[in-house]
Amino acid sequence: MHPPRLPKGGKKNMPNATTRPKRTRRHRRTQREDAARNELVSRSLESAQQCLFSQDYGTAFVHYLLALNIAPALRDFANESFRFTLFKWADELDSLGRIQDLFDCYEQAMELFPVDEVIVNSMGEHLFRMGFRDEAAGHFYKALKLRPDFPEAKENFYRVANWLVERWHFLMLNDHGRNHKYQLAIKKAVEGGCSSVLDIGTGTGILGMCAKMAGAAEVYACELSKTMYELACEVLSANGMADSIKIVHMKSLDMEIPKDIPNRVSLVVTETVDAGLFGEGIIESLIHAWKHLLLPPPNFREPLSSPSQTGRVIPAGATVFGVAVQCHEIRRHHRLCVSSLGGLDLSVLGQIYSPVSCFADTEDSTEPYTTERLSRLRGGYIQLTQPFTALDIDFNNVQELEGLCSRELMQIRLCVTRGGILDALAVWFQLHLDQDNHLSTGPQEDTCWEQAIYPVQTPFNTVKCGDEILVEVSCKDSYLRLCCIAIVRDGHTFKMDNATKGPSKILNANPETELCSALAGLQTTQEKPDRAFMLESSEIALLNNTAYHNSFQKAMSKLLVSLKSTRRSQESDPIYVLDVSEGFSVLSLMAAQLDSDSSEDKQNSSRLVQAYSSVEKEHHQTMLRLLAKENGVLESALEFWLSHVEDDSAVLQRPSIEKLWSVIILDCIETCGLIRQKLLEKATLARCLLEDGGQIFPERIVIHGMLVESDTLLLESAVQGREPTLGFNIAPFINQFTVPVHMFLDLSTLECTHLSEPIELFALDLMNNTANYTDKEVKVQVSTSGKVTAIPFWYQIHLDSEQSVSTYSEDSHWKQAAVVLQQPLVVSRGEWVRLSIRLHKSSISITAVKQE
Ligand code: 44T
Repeated sequence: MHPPRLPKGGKKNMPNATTRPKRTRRHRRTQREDAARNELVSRSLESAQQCLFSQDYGTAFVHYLLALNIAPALRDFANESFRFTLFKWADELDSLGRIQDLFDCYEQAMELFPVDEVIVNSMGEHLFRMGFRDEAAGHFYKALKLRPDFPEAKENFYRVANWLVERWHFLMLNDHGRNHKYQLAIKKAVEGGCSSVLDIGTGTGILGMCAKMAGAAEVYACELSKTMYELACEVLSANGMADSIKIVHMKSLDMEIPKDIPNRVSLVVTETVDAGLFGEGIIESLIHAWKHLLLPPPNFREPLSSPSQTGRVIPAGATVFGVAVQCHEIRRHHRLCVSSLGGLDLSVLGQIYSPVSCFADTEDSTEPYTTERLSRLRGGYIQLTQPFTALDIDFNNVQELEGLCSRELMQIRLCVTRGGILDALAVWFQLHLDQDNHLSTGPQEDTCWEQAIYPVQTPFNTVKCGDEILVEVSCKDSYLRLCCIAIVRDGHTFKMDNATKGPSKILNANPETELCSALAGLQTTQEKPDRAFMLESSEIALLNNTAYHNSFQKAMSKLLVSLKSTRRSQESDPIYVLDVSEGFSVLSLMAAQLDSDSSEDKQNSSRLVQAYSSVEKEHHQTMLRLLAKENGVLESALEFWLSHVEDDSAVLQRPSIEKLWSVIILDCIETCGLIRQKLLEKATLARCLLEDGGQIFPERIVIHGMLVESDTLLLESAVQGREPTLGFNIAPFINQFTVPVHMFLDLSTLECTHLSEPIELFALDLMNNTANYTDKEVKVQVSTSGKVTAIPFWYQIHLDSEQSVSTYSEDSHWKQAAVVLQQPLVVSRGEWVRLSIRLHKSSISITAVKQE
């Protein structure tokens, strides 16, 4: 491709070239300067163009910068060539790892072209690739504001909007019960004398506005997220409170008196709590607030001080509850449930654990809990104990807050009321806003809240009715931690080994036998290898997806048989298999193993498969090597592709000069339920690198979907209804962050009514690009009358003409996604709906109209 040319005769377009200046001495000098300047500009532009042709993008970029800085009027006309140069140079800097230089170039470019949406969007893409997600999201948002119909920026923005404004903001603003209770509690406090208020973590500004409406004389607010801070500023202005509420963009812990607020306040309101209560740092924030920002609590030294001279907090406190549960869905994401997979023996790996661990002394990458809505877990859950109180905390007592983290660990004994597999402890809480108003995040409540899940990752975890579970409750590094440390049966205490602490003494096939023999003091079981590997929970679920791997095994062996039959001579090339899956994958190893299985003599040259895996992480490579060794795959039969490739971005290359791939495995669908970005580009490249008779796995994917009515999806995507929120105008501002596609859904438990049968929406042929289209219309008949609010979709992944797997199957490690319609469509049974489906790059958009 040639770089775009500058229009000819650029000099003619120089500024002021046609205006005639007065002939004064001063102007003569100016004229001379102008001429020199024009000369410099035109030379720079010419040099830039020459450099472009010789592909010296760095120098071209410098020439453009010089010319366009001197002659701003030329910016419009040189815009396209400048962009081209910038993007080429940035790619080069990127591959050289010169990241600072790359961002400096963009900075300079954006100074020259502050409203160029293409440059802003592209800067966002670089930021995103470097892992600066928030900053990237900010750039996509800005690009979209500059040009609302810019498809690239739209696709990028939709993928990252969640990082800018998390989806729970919509849920919380739609939760009238919660809003109302906070409003009542604040009103009561303000009317009771709290006249100065600080809203910590104001979000959209709602609690601060409640305080102002209730009559508070002074209201302050702080918010640490830049996007939320800017949003709150817009909301305050729209509600006429920009001058009466002072909002600062900072973490409350950094606030000082009198720099940020003039005096101590009498009320702090906050909802900086997550599903595990303390995860947003409320303990430190309140300790700091009591020390530096709040008036002293009542009864503090002066028992009769007036309410306006004392401080308090809403919420006043919280009670944390927990319950032990059996839950298959949690289990398959946090522990390996299979011992072999697609012909590979996995038991050699030792312990596999997820990063969600309750042990404080494990690596940094671990987090103490994950979150789930228990009521929406596929397959449900079983309570193995009665719910118990794990903690009671008074937010108005600074000594108690301080004591929490230094407090001795608390131990709780839970009585097992129903035998089963102890998969997790689930935790929720009641927030006591004041004496009369409480919010609960419990699994039985009609609430938008998720519960905190502490998976039990010890090797055995079977409990019997009458057993006791010993739970340790602690609060370290601002997280509440719950940990099952032992099981007591018949008076004997059996300690549960920390899975992440290395070797564990076990296992019998039957964990219960194990427990019994251990309890009887007969720890005679074999020692397992001293190994433990951490995998992401989605990777653990992938390894537990037997159906997927079995299909792969079948498709692959069929292909290997056919390829081998065409390679009769001993000298012929190996069968090159490349797996470019992102994250962990054992698929290439499966291919190598299939081959070694079928070769009678393993040392013999009858081994034909040369497998390459593109896994990058060291522990992933270690795991694959170990699996290879223990499964009888020759060391040389599996190699790591990225160590062969100079530039990471060029993963798809020939195996070597003159050679082509026989199999390329593409990982098409992300766990979140969306098509992987650049999938079609990768498939095109893969086809060019494939030998005759070679195969891309999968060969085709078919997108299926159906019409549903789901209020839940609406509540998660935008503030609903025309009514103002608690009387405030908030919805239009936060709804700018609405995205039409929802990810990470579990469609099987989504509260919704199916209004049609599932239908095929779209197909992507990875083996034959000419078969692909970007737009399609399908008609679907309504089977149940209702209001179509969304179209959930999932994929049938066709490995070959016989083998396929669905991303909506029971043991799928993928979640589903859904397009939420801009306007609900009221339909009656028997009617037809016409869906227009569009695939732009990798993102799907769908519109629905009734077929007349
Ligand atoms: N998640 C709820 C958390 N902040 C809710 O930047 C419930 C999650 C949830 N600002 C599903 C359902 C639900 N100083 O904007 C955020 C945050 C800010 C602070 C200043 C500080 N010390 C902090 C700490 C946090 O406060 C806002 C709210 S925090 C989280 C609230 C519907 N999944």
